[in-house]
Amino acid sequence: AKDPVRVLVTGAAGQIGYALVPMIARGAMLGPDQPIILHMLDIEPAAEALNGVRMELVDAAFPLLGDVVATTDVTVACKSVNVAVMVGGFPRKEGMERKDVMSKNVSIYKAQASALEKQAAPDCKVLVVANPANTNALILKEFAPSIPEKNITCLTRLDHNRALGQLSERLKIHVGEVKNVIIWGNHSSTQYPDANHATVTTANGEEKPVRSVVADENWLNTEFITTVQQRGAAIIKARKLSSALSAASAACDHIRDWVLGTPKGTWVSMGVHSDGSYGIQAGIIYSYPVTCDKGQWSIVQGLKVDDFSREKMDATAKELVEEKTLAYSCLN
Ligand code: NAX
Repeated sequence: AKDPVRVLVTGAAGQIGYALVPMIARGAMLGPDQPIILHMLDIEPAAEALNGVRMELVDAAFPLLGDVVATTDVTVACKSVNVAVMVGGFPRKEGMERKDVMSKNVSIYKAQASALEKQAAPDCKVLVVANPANTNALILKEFAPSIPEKNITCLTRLDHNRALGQLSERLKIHVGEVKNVIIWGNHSSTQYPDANHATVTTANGEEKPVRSVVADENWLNTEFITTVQQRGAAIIKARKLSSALSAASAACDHIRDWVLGTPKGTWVSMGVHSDGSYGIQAGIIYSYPVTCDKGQWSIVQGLKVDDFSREKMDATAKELVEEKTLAYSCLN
């Protein structure tokens, strides 16, 4: 049998945590033959609820689940972890200034970066889910300099999957027949969902550009974009709670594709350290189309960018640069 992989979930007593830990324990993240040891971290006020989740994991009798560590001690939580999914954070509450929320999350991510740097396995892969996801990942990277920057990413796969879902509904085809949408930039309402390179697979196995099969091409430049950008708000309106099962599922997709590889001819969106590709400022965490092989992601190069896309890719980069400045101002 394979050696178990230690997976950390922070904020594990929260909504996404509750949907995510059973998916991990069932093999949705690392495969159906990969034993897991789950590390769950939350804060003191949630300690009892966290223990309840631990009890349910025991009660579920998952064959792949070797052990569960449930703790409010960040040092214990990070010990020897191979994968870290950072879901815990400080949510924006009504009436709070952007700077106040940023400041809370900067201090959380600074502290957790140090714990990961000291405790995690050397090649630990990190996925930040908690908002502001890109900037929390940036802070984590800054304060965990010994973790390779390629190992620190943020979640935009939910937005990517939402874009696939919208195309599938519009074209009345199964979601598995659509691929290669792109989410550029920030996991916020300035993100740019781009279907210019997306394709559909027809019944005879042929691949056609989405642009050539949608009845109303203008929809791709208007409603498609705003629906994906505002989907999170639409879920809150309907559920009175923010997205949880779809976020958990996307987190599994993100790690699975990163570790096990993307299918041939398919790319996915991940928030990654920018190297300046596509004229985006280097050093920010920006969502790009990536392919993954042998546990490494690479940005898909050479895609044609028209003026419409250029403007939207730059606008979301500008927001990330502003967030970076705000985050740094919170450090002093
Ligand atoms: P919840 O409020 O239900 O859960 C958050 C949990 O984190 C709570 O149990 C809380 O006690 C814990 N927590 C707070 N500070 C912590 C710390 N310092 N260390 C460890 N745990 C801590 O929120 P939930 O709905 O689960 O969402 C979690 C985060 O995901 C939020 O920041 C949310 O904005 C973000 N999202 C990001 C998405 C993405 O695509 N990147 C989509 C879904 C989601 O909105």
